[in-house]
Amino acid sequence: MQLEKTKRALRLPEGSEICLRGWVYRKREIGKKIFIVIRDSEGILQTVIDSGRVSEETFNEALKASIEASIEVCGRTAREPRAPGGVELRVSKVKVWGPSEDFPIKGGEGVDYLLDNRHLWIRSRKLTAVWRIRHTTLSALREYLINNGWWEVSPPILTQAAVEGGATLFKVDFFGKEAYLSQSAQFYLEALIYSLERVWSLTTSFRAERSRTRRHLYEYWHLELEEAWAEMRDSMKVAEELISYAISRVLDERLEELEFLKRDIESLERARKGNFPSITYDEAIELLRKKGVDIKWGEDLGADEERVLTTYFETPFFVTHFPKKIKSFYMKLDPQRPDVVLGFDLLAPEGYGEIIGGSQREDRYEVLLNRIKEEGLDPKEYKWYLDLRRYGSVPHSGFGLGVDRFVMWIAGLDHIRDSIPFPRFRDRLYP
Ligand code: NSS
Repeated sequence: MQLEKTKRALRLPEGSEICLRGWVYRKREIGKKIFIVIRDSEGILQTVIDSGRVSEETFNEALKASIEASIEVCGRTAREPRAPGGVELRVSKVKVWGPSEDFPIKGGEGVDYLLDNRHLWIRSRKLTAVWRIRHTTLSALREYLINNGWWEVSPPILTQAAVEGGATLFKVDFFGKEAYLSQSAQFYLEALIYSLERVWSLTTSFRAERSRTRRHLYEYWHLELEEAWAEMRDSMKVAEELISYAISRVLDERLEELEFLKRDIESLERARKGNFPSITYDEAIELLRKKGVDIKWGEDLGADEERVLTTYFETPFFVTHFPKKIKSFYMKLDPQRPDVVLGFDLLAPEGYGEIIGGSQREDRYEVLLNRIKEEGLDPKEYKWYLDLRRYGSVPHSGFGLGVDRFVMWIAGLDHIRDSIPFPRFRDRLYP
């Protein structure tokens, strides 16, 4: 008999003889019948073991199969309107591969209990749907870059200087010297554009965030791009294409999972089309004040302010030209207005907020050196980074996408922890 997956089995002609391997998702005993819903990586399928049609040995084996036991069943498919998907498997053979006594998750448990049991909870149908969406998102992001002439490179994680400020650095002891876990591969990517021009990397980035929010992890997946001969607007164009391409593939390939998660598909359909609007920081401040937010020019936009801004837009949108004092030293000052930088964020709608941060980079040696000093940083630590402005400097731009935040928005999750199998947040290193 053919070994099948649950989802394919639903589409086979009635009466097909197949075997299935999976886990016991639900189990009921009604009279002389046992109904076992089997779960595998594709979905679920109802099976029925009828004591009148199987040997006593087989029936007893089925009785032993408790919730989350791994089992193999063989039988014949039959139409059954009361079964999920309208098909059930009438079983002739059962084998329990791995018993499961008293599975610790029974339903209705709280967040902390489920986090303690994350290694088991990641099998849930909800999280399985997210992993499938995450897979397709990652695959689409990579595909876009490979098909559009971007070179993949491999930057280090152990580093010596901060990219995004000292406050969120994780310290590591590097043979008696202080080292840090990378916050961003940006500086290494900048160095690599002088050989490859358009580069990208997908790495973990680390942030010892002070604030505990729904959208911060200590360890997150960071997709970063850097392009030579590119101005801020060129980089924004790439961001728009990349995001809409990934959304488009998720809509084409993961509609079932999105529907299982009750995601509003219309919102993603709008994002698929691209054409993301763009406002300046100045305009953002005006829009915020119109909604009664008390914010002064020069203050940073936090999660709350971003949430209010998203009420003005139905697609992802850009905010550009931030005051220089709230952004990193490497961002190029606007030649027309040196109190603002050529930086941009991309915010996801529906309250989600920032998923991308990027900018045109300061490419003038003297200006960059002054910016480093102005920020109270040690130019010696940034010598190699400054060198890039001494030997063949070019206008260049890039950005970083928070993959977990992107998945969180696509899947419509209300907390970033469920976008990643083993989240590092709230001082948790377990499991
Ligand atoms: O700090 S960023 O805004 N920008 C950079 O790190 C640049 N050096 C990237 C670059 O230009 N190459 O972070 C980029 C994105 C940000 O928009 C978020 O989506 C995500 O990284 N991010 C995070 N995701 C999850 N958790 C945390 N703590 C986090 N911090 C940033």
